[in-house]
Amino acid sequence: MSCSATSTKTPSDLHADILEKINNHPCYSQDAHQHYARIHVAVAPACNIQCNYCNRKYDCSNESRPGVTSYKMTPEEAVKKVLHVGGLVPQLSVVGIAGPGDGLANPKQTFETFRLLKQYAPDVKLCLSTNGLKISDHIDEIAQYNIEHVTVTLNTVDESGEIGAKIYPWVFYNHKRYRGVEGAKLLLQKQIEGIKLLISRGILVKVNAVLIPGINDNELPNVAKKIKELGVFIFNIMPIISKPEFGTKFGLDGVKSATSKQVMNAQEKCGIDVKLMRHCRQCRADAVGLLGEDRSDEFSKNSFSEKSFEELEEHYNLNQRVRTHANIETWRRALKAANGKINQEQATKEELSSKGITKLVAITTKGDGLVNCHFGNAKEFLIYEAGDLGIKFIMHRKVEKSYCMGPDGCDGSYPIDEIKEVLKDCDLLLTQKIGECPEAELKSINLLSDESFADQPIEVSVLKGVRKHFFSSGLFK
Ligand code: CLF
Ligand code: SF4
Repeated sequence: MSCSATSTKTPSDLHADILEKINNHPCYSQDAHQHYARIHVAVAPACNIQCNYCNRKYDCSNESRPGVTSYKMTPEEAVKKVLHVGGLVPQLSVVGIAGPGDGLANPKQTFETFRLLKQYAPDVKLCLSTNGLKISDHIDEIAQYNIEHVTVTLNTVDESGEIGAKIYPWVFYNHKRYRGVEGAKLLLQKQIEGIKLLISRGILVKVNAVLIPGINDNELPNVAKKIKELGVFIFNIMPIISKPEFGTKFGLDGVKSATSKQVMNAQEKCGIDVKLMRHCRQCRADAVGLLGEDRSDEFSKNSFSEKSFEELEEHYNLNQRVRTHANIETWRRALKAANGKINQEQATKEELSSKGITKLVAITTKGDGLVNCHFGNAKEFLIYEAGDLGIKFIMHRKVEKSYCMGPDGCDGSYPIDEIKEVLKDCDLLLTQKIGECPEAELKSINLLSDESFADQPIEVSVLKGVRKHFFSSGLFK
């Protein structure tokens, strides 16, 4: 592949081999994430560095939100789980190793899992997430198992090691512990060396950075510039999620979670240089399903561990999966035709709006690219910036509780307050259905609700909705 496939290119500029690699990867392609699912297998418990936003009791916070734990598995159990889930969730297209520690700090388990996957589930893409310290030691195995996607967490490129020392108290390499600036410099050197090696082998690299306001917020544009230079495919800015009860150094020191506004500011500063991933869900090390859903609870160890590989291979049903993926592609082509080319990833305000003024639109969806989720059931909202000329996907925002938790989940709390806080800067909500009470609540924060686009394709609905409410007869007439 050509590794000049950097970030600022539009999909039509990308080489066919890269398009093939990202087409059904829900993280590397924003378009794919409404249609294809991933599974993480938690085979890697140990880690070789310490991040101040991480508590080892929980999952690796470089790809997961803190505060959730996963059950650990052997490589055999992990592959059995993939076969079991792949038979029940035919949209499954990617298997990732993303913790609970670092994949490359547990090379035996990680590569044995990938070896078995190549044998039993040859149609899934393999994906690895790492802090980058040990890439160069394992580059041959990464290439050998055809791992096409590697995520490296790179929180700073400051060569003095000063910023890194605030994030990493120590780094363990070749039987020695390096502390402070010395450790941070070593980690950075190995990360850059590793990224270069991956790219030279034709592997698509995603860089994650944890946005830690006050520590590395001003540094992230430098990270963006550096990774553009290196040929990294996509950059994912993940807000730190920090609370004292997580027991992390930053949490105990009173470092707060990054806000949506801080993430949007960082994206604004970095998006000039590099293609951004804006749809990350900070999922857990045993996540299952579409990015927006968490089905990990449905698949306990008991549901697959006693079954034989032969039994599970039959259940996996490779031929049926191939047919399902072909149907998904047919649906995506129809959706693309319905939406047109209105979603412009790097458009400015002026390009989106004839008046130079844009609006924020929140969407509720269950997937498939449609406005197909009731407001009451939504636990996350897709956020678009839109004008009368075009739209741009900005981010998704989660809430702890949906408005309607159903009789079993109802604990007497009133989740609308959190939803209002999360959507306070939005102007329009497009949803499949909303009741009078929540509609009035949202109106009190100047957020209009509209259910007339129910079950319609999202992107074209966002454009039509904004034109209808703000440009044709309203504000900017
Ligand atoms: Fe998993 Fe990560 Fe692969 Fe995706 S997740 S290893 S690249 S398959 Fe995706 Fe989850 Fe964000 Fe990670 S949404 S946390 S970016
Ligand atoms: Fe925790 Fe991941 Fe950092 Fe290791 S690399 S300390 S598991 S966040």
